Amino acid sequence: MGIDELLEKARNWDKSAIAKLITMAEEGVEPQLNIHRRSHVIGITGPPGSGKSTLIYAMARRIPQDKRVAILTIDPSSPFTGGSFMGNRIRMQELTSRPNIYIRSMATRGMRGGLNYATVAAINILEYAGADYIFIETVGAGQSDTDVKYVADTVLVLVPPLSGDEIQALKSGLMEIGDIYIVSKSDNPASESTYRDLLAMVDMVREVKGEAWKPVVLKVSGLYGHGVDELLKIIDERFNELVKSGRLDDSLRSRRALEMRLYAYDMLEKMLNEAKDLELRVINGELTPREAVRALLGRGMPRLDHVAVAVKNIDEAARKFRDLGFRVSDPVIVEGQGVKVVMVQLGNAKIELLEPLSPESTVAKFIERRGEGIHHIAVEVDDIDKFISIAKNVGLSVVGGPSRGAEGIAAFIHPKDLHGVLLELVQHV
Ligand SMILES: Nc1nc2c(ncn2[C@@H]2O[C@H](COP(=O)(O)OP(=O)(O)OP(=O)(O)O)[C@@H](O)[C@H]2O)c(=O)[nH]1
Ligand SMILES: [Mg+2]
Repeated sequence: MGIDELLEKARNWDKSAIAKLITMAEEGVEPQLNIHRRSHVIGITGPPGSGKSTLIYAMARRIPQDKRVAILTIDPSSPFTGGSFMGNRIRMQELTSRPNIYIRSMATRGMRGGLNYATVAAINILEYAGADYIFIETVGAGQSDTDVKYVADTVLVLVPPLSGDEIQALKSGLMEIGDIYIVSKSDNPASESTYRDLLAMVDMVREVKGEAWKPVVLKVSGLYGHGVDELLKIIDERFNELVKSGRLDDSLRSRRALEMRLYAYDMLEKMLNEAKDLELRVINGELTPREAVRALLGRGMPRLDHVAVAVKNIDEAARKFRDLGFRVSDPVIVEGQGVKVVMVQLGNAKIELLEPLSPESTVAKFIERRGEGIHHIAVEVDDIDKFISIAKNVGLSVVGGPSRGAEGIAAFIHPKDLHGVLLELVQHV
């Protein structure tokens, strides 16, 4: 089935098409989606075991069945994935059998341990598919909490019944990201004092924040259903307010920016894993760690582009390199420089063979003076203007450029200033 067909089916809330698209996103395929905001993206965070899954289940069950509901769980060990907790598992099966509810667990991946770019892609796909609600259950610790606020329109922070001291310890991080604070397991008698403590803390935060939406504190029991209807009402009010104030696109913007970052982290990790040779050079002290990173990213350090060799007979020279097993290009005439050129390909650089077209060309004069041999060395730089200005500052003469050629922008540093080496600077464009 083609991707267009899958997208069309997903639009009709075909759960298996949605699942396939998300799997493709996890495998790196990027669906081109035109997203118009319509889903209320709700992040649910809170300490491990605070009742996140149970509460999401309770909400999803109460949402009218003509609404499309998606649940993404970030922790692969979550009960939603069929893991530890039997009660949740049975309830999950009841949920997945409902046509309006789609559940998917997404792995945290990589060194960062937060959301993954595929999770953001999944949110895009679900919104495209017309989800009314997208619930995202985070791990409740570390990076995924901070990430979730960039994709969610509304963040629910769950706090289980705790002692005053424990609440104080929660303060950092979690207390700044919530739009709705929930004392979970409200059937537990200890929830009353937790509620009062939380209310006092959120009141303090409210004054600092000064936003249109005032964070709400609620007592809810996901297991027994107390307060769930009220919570859903507040969630919908919040959404209506976001629509009314035109702020729904804010989180689409931050969602895009987060996806870019997450994809970059993923790529970077892959590049690092593949760069064992660079790592070895760092370990052996040949490169500093920072130099290695700049080299990995292709930045900062000039790279050898080519070594040019002046020859009298280019066909003969080309044949020798070919005989040695090198890949050799066909000869090209460059009138402007009065030379015939052949490129010998190396892994990440080239040897450039130059034969003068006439006795007047500079390469002919070079051979006359010094015989055949290395004519110049070319290095590729990121910013040729910067390089030229540095060269001039230290008193080196820059000749023949910067001028635009087939290879990019080039300039030369005169050999009289550089121990007999004609150094070409190239900036590829
Ligand atoms: N008494 C009581 N127990 C609850 C309530 N909600 C959840 N629990 C129990 O708390 C435990 C953890 O619930 P979960 O919903 O799995 O909590 P979670 O936050 O999703 O947990 P992790 O995903 O593992 O971090 C389970 O044993 C639930 O039955 C509640 O409202 N009251
Ligand atoms: Mg859970």
